[in-house]
Amino acid sequence: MKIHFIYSDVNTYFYPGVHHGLASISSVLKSRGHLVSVHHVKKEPSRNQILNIIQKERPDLIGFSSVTNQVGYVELWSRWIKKEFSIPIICGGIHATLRPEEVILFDGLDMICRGEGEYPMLELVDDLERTDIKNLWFKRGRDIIKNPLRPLISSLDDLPYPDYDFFDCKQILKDRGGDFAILASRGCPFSCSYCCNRALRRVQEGKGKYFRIRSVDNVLHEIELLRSKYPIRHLSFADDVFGLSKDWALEFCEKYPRKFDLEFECNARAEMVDKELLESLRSANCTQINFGIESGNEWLRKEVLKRSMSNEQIISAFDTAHKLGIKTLSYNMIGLPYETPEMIEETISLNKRVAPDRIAISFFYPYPLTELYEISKKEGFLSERHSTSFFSESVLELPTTTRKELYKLYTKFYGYAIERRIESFPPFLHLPLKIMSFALIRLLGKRVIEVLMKTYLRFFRLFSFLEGER
Ligand code: B12
Ligand code: SF4
Repeated sequence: MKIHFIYSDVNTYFYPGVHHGLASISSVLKSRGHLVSVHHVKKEPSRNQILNIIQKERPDLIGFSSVTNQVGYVELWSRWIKKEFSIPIICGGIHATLRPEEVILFDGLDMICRGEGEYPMLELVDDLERTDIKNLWFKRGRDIIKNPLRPLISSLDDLPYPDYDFFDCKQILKDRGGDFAILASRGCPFSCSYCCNRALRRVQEGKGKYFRIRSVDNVLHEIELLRSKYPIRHLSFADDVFGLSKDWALEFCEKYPRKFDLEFECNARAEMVDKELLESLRSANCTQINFGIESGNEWLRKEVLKRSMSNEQIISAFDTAHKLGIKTLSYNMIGLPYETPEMIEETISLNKRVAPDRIAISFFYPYPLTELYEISKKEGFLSERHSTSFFSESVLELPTTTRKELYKLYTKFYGYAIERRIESFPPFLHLPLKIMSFALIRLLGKRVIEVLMKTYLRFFRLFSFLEGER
């Protein structure tokens, strides 16, 4: 059977990358002899462009993946396709898992998948007439058949390696300066109030262990295979938290450098990294660690965001990493419920104190079924606005910070982020670039975000070139 996936990745303002979930499903389907292809849609397409894809591919089954920010495209494109072709269409992914009642009603869809899609898809393509497949909901006329969830895949080592070949990896590697992202695990046991992990864990409660990690040897073997296929110059672990199991991380750090001289980066929680772990990561060639600061105000971080680490722990993690020669990136959110302009200033100050090499700033986005979504709804903070990316704008109306103040502080914060980035360039460029960026920010104001977002790929390539990295 021929299955065609459509991956909507429009205006997300990320360096385009692979979709790990689709790559894993593809691999399972291919291992049983099915034909799988993908269309990675990065620019808003016209109706004809979408229809031409289907006309060209003529698949037996079409699959969409959904994140909340992109689900509008799934609704629109599946409707366009359904009007012209009588091909069954299924949608899976986070939004379909968390909001099944909404997604199943999209006109263009016949089915949705909740939770992990590898084995439900396999059962479906073996028999498209079946309606009793666990994890899948089927639309049959006015009726909706809601099948229960199956257990989570207990051993990720049992899955074949994700099939990244069905993405344009050459282009992706070029866009990302030779960086390739992989996953060693699924899930996260923490309960930060803005993140979907708690919601996903609750939906799948009683279905097995939510956090699962592949064996170190399994991960190393995958890296070996990937390197033999693609010109990878840098690895990123996209796992929510690398080193959730310290023993696993130490084993990885011991074995990885014996096989590879490839630099890598990963995400970690500031209160979980100690000197021993950081030293091991450094000696394994980890050159960057990404920590979530999110807010510089401890009350907001602990009580509202439900992140237990203190400012002191954050400072210590960044300082230790820097002392060991590991670069850092901080993740930050602004536009949070109950946040005041002074609290945003505290976030900027904490960033200035820890001086990350790179700074990511996003606007808080209320994702369905998260604790902070419920609070935002109850408090009347939700607006009618929608955004395709949490980098582009705030969809909240806050009594504590006006939109004008929010964007003014965002621009200030962004100015500092650019300054930090410039500091990694050769010294003779610092002053002219700083003057240029200052003038640009002054001139464009809030529009600087839009301009930078739209041209970020070109900037990224230029920045990587200037840094002499990757
Ligand atoms: C790695 C990652 C990324 C990577 C790779 C993206 C990707 N889509 O693979 C990058 C950095 C590019 C990224 C970007 C974004 N991300 Co992201 N990302 C993650 C992360 C950390 C892991 C995702 C993952 O690979 N999981 C493992 C795979 C195996 O699972 P999966 O993708 O969910 O797929 C399984 C099932 O969902 C299902 N499935 C998925 N699709 C389909 C399709 C069909 C047809 C079927 C049958 C089944 C199916 O089967 C898959 C295999 O079991 C999650 C956090 C998390 N815990 O999920 C956030 C997460 C998914 N991201 C999130 C967001 C918001 C984004 C962005 C919108 C950010 C932005 N710019 O605003 C973009 C959107 C990109 C896009 N177009 O999808 C949110 C989504 C929230 C929501 N409610 O939608 C999450 C949950 C983080 C959070 N805030 O809680 N992300
Ligand atoms: S630690 Fe990160 S991935 Fe885990 S729940 Fe918190 S925000 Fe989500």
